[in-house]
Amino acid sequence: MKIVFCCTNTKADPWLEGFRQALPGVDIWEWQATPAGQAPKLADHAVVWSPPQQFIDEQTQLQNLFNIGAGVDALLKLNLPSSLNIVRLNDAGMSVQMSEYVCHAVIRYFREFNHYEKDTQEKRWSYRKPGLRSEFSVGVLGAGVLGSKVAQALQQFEFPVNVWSRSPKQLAGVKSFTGPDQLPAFLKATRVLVNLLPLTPDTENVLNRANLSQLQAGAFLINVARGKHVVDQDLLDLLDQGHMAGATLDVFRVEPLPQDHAFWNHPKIVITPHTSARTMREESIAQIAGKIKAVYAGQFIEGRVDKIRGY
Ligand code: NDP
Ligand code: OXD
Repeated sequence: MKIVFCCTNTKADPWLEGFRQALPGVDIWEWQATPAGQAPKLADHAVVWSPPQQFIDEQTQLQNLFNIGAGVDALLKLNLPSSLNIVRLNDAGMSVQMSEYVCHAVIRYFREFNHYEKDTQEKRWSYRKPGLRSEFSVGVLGAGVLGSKVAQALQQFEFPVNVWSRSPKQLAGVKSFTGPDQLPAFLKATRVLVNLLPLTPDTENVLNRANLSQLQAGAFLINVARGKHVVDQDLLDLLDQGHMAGATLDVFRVEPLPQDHAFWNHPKIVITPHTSARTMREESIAQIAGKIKAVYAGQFIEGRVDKIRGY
């Protein structure tokens, strides 16, 4: 079995070593562009994150691309042969991190730590009357592997929690909304909007003025999915006009976020550097190695991407 590793911004050696241990006898190497005139060494499967088109064009015998992340938007921008399967990570240690991040951000707003941080800087002892939890409903866009876990974690803190997805969900204590027809009712019921949608042609720019304006007054946005879900200027306008009270942003149209971007200095915005749920190497290797073994055993594997649907 031959596996090629091509992951931008990732040190290859510990991954290669991990796969050699998990799949004894495997021939695995890090991809380097083949010099003109030479024949590339061809693999059966690839482990990838944001590979260049040249990689796909050279690796003509691949059966599966195993993505070391949940989002496959970068892969679907490439020109891929129709026979090539894409397999995303299913959780692999990300849902607990995502739950921590989102619960922290929601609780920070609910308990008004954002104000106490400012009071601390200004040496002000200023008690704030607690708000009502029943009026602090959280809406999670996307109720897949990560969104459903995040919704359940929030529900443990007894916030009213709603989710929006394409198909209906049954999550204890969580109300499910589906499809474009139910989006307005979902937004109207939301004080804190959490975005965990995949980036697809249907979801790009979904966090625009028309949709964000339908949130409850004083709404907050927590975007942990992709920067291209947000129309940046619409968010800035709604924050400046006071309809929205704050945003916690982990992902951006351009990453790293350019130094001159207006988000950096905005008093109502908190920025983190695409870190809400990091890929965990050991969990990911174990999951991908397990899926490769299942492929050879002719078994079903979770996480096969529907290239038409885009996730
Ligand atoms: P899943 O594919 O498991 O879930 C996607 C969810 O979105 C599903 O519930 C799906 O509905 C819903 N959805 C998709 N398209 C639409 C649509 N047009 N209308 C309504 N609902 C829709 O993905 P994950 O939960 O694993 O990950 C979500 C995203 O989180 C990733 O794509 C990635 O972009 C981002 N991410 C960010 C990270 C970070 O560090 N910032 C880390 C990991 C992921 P249905 O269930 O009905 O199919
Ligand atoms: C992912 C990510 O999609 O880290 O997994 O953004």
